[in-house]
Amino acid sequence: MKAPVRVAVTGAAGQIGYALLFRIAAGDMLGPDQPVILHLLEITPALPALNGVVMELNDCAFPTLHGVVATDDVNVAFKDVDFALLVGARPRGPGMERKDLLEANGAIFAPQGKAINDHAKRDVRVLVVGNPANTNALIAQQNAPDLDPRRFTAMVRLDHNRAISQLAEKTGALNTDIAKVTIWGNHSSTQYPDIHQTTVKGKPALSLVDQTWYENDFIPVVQQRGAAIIKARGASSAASAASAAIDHMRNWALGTAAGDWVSMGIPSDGSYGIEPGVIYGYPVTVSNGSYEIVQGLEINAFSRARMDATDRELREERAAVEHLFAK
Ligand code: NAX
Repeated sequence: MKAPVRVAVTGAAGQIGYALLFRIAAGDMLGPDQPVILHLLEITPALPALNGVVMELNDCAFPTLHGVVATDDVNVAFKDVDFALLVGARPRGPGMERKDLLEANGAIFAPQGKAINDHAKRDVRVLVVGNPANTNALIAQQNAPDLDPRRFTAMVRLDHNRAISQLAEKTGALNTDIAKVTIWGNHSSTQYPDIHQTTVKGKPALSLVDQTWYENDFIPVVQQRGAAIIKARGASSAASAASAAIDHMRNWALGTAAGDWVSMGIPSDGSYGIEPGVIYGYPVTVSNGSYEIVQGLEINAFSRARMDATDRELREERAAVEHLFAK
């Protein structure tokens, strides 16, 4: 067994938290030989519920769970952590404008970014799940001036996994037959699920499905999947979101498969014409714990228009929260 690492999860008593913590504790995220100490953050009124979750975690007697810290103090939650999964966020209430939502989340993610800056390990890996995930990640990043900005990422992996599953179903293939799917941009309905480079059992996906299905079925189904789950379940995606968060962190820590890539929301660096300043979904490979954008992909006019539209939305979100950035 290796030395334990510390993993912070915020919103730990919420529904994603309930689907996520047991899998992290069981070794699904970092492997069966990597013990973890969980740092669980909640708001004060949710601490009794969180205590119940901690009791259940203990009752599993996981070999890889070496400790649990449950707290409502951000400074305790992020102390010496190697990984931070920021799940807790302010949901959109009735009549709430997008601007109010961004503002309410700024009040959560600015102090969390500062606490990560002040207390986490210098090579901490941060994944923001709480919506609006890309812009919340940007707020946290911009409040952590002492850390490498590339340590802050946002989750588009659920969209990536949804795209794989839709395409596998359509082509009668297995999920593992699908490679090189990309989610560009924002985790929102402007995201662009791109299958121009995707292969199914090594064959180009676009030679197996027609363009009308791609444009009129696949893209909107992936973009609107979250809303479809809410309609069907009466609650937003939880287990699938938790599973995607595990996938994101596992690939970031342990690497991606040869001949494939994954989608991660990461700081834009000018690649593919997306200027620096936003957290944008890109195709990435990971080796030795470091992610790199897949370069040199051909971008046609269809893709360009969609990549630019989701970029525009992210820049509008950025403009609405820039006053929350540390000076
Ligand atoms: P829940 O409302 O079940 O849980 C959220 C938890 O966060 C609550 O227990 C709440 O007390 C806690 N919380 C609120 N403010 C906090 C703070 N300042 N510090 C610590 N904890 C705090 O929501 P859940 O279904 O778990 O979803 C969590 C977030 O994930 C939401 O913002 C949701 O929109 C987002 N999602 C993101 C997805 C993605 O792909 N990026 C997909 C799934 C999900 O919709």
